[in-house]
Amino acid sequence: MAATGALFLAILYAVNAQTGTERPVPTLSPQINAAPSLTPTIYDAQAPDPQKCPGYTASNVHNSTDGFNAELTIAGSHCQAFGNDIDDLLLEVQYQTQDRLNVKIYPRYIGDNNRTQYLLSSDIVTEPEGDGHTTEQTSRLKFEWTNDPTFQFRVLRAETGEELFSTYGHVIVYEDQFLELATDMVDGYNVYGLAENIHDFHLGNNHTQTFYAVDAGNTVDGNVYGTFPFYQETRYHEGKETTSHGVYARNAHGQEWLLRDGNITYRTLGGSFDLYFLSGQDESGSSSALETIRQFQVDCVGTPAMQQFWTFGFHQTRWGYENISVMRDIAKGYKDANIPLEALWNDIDIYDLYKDFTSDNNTFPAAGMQQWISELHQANQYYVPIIDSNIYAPNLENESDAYGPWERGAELGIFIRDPTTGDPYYGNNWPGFSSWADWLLPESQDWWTNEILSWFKDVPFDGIWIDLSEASSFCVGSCGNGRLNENPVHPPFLLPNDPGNADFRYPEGFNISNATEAASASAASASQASMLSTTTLIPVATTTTQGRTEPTPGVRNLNFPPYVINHVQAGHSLLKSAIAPNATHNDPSNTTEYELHNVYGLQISNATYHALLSVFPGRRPFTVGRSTFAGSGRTTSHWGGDNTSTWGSMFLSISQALTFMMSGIPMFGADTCGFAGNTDYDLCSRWMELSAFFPFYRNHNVKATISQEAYIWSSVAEASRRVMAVRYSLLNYMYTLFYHAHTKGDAVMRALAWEFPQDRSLKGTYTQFLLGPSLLVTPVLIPNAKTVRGVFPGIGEGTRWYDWYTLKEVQAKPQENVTLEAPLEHINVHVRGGSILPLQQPGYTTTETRNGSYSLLVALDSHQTASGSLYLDDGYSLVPEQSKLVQFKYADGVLSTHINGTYKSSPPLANVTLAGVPGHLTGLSLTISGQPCEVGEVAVDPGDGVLRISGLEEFTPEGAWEGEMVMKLSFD
Ligand code: MIG
Repeated sequence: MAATGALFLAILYAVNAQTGTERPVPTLSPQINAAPSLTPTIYDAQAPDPQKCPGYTASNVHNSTDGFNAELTIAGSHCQAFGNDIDDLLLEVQYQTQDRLNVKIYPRYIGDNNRTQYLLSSDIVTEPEGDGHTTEQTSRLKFEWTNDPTFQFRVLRAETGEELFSTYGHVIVYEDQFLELATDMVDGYNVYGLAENIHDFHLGNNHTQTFYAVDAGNTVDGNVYGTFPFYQETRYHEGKETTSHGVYARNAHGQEWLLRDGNITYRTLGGSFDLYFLSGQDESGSSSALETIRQFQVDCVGTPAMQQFWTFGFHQTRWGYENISVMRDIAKGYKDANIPLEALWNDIDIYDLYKDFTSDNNTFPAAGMQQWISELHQANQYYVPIIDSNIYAPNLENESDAYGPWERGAELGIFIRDPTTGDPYYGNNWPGFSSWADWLLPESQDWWTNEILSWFKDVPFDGIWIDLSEASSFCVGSCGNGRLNENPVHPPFLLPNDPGNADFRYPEGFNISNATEAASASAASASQASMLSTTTLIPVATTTTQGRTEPTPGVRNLNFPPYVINHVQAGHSLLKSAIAPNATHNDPSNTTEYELHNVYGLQISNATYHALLSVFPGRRPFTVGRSTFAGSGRTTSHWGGDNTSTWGSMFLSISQALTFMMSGIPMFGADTCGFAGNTDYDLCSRWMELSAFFPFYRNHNVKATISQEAYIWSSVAEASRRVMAVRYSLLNYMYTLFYHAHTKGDAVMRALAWEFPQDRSLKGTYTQFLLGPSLLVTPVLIPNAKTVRGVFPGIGEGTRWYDWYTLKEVQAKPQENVTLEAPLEHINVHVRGGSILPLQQPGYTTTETRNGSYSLLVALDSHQTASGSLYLDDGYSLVPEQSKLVQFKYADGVLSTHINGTYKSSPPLANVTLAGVPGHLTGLSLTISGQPCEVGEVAVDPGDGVLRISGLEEFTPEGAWEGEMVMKLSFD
């Protein structure tokens, strides 16, 4: 092994000499990230069956006004399935609100000496509480239990008796490292959520959702970066209203949800059962998916942060922008092509050897950055850089390696510790051996705020992109122990474009549209593969196989828990590519990563949010994070992580987006045109079109693949110009949707099934989606297409749809898959009858757009009515001094506005367009603030159902929404 290693290094040093990269590639052997290979328990035929455990018996029931509690005592001898059984538990059942029931089960004795279970702190993740007045009698949910043969419970709707959850027939298992409960499910159940996953939107009944934050590209069906233990279930009933409810399990441990035919089993590696059952019922008593999602956000985890207006503009970034002059070229490339660009981002290229808060003086010197960013700002554009979660631990033997952020952190004692030495934990990441802040300590926040504040003086950013917050470490354990003198070490693998690591992948269909290039890429790829196999340039880390660990009385095995989750890392060990489970925090209980791993991303995003409040007092922080947890949406937004430049990846981004809407993080977007691999004009055009209807709209690309800025190909440029004109004209609609999300948990992007709950055929649909209630998006999701097929939900039951571009009404049959023209530069968007959309003349930036004149699009429903709303404020204040909510209504031929609030937006109202009018216009009158206006010849009425009224600017010189408007129309 040693000999091979030396040979291997020699080759790499030689390669390095040719390319002149800063450090030998790689200096660390891949062995540093090798861990034993384990068998995931779900695939381990020899694993014990926890359902053979004895279960518990309830006794000592104490009723209170809002529920009851009881003792649970183990009903037989220990089974030690995947941990040490806990004999004595407490059960607490609380009717928290009329629509939310909480069931907690946790150890009866939790003392300092026998603290085996970590109960998730409400300082980290909100713990929903009762409203103080709901009782069993006023609750819409009902809890039933039995001791026959052991403790089991179920949750029903009080009024109808519909059973929502039931452990009847299953035992409850409670061990120090393993908890299990199972619920029966209806046949062919429809369950959604359990984000983060890259999976069909309808989760199906043959899926295991593992949660353990992981730094791995978008693994289909595996664990991803985020953890949202919440699902929403929909049930269709013959001849009756569709029902919906939700279940949230507040627990942050590594866990698994086994979705199987007829039941779901929930397993977690520790902590407690803390279950919240959501009725999904609104005031009227009917339940729906949208109401369930509201209840999850408003009542359980908190509603999403309101975003600054500019963040809805288009963002461009990439890994591999080499210097400031490249950044200027990108901005110019967009400008010259007249494609709106709102913000430019930088990846880790800006830093000196990837160390947070440093400057690479050759490529991104601080003075140059200040100059360039101020140019951006002058053009009303913004700048967002990356910050990695790891903090480089300097080589203390080398004075020139001094690194303030780590030294100041070490001085304060704020790093997560290696339990074997008590020293900071030294993992590995891009800069070399590194440490990670322990967010349980209040000092960590101060330190982080100070580092960000002082860096801001050099780099006046407008928001922060947080990466690698799983938290990712490229080695097993505290691998830098005693080795800091080797720093800065290169990570144990090749970087993109290191010799032998060129990326020759292209999207599906590229071989048809670009046959010659595809052939040469495949030849180059084959020759690289054969070169690698002879030189062992990337040796595979060898791992030994390790059998299942047995529970040991009195001891928890943090690094190798007896239950092995189906972690996507090769070998499935929790030790791989993340801070190890036994890494220890500095709180009095010495909480470990075993317990907190899944909330690292939430904590660093929160800390960054608070730091940004110090940088920009009173301004809404803009931070985009990779690892998220239930509740993250209150402070952060999220990008979908490392996807690939493939059609499959683009398709699955819609499902990922919908689950993030459910999870309370509507500011979501995917790496448009694809991150890993090369894209092509076909995919990139379609993806620029699709992402324009996602709240967070950003093109991002890995280093060392072909460029993919929107101006590179003429077709992508044209597609982008067209779709951005649509998006920017709708910015107020998007912003208003965010206002409703922030204030009442309304979903921003919506599944067709949520808006049309009675149509069972839509239960799995995500090839199409809605933006808010009013816009239906039908993207092209396959290569080399000229048409696309889509349905028009609600048609046949009175819903009308209008083509966005022509305003012609769609003629289709119920559930008909209509073939629509979809030229490469065109995305199909349809407006739902009954909507009034406030539009603004799109400009090059959001600032310019905010100065453009307004128009109203009134799309009439089958009753000739429509409504809508517009929320306005300054676009950046956390607590705006002034705001305005305008309600639009059209009924009986009268379009009227109702205005609340004082915020003044000065552009006038220029146009009113109606779609679906019943005949020719015969009369038109307008009053503003009760004053009649001389409208004259303003209407164009070809009699095709579309009425265009323009030239109205002069009537609202002070601003479109300064006075209430009444427009009366009559038709023959
Ligand atoms: O280990 O900063 O998901 O967006 O370009 C890779 C480099 C680290 C992962 C992020 C990706 C980013 C990349 N990062």
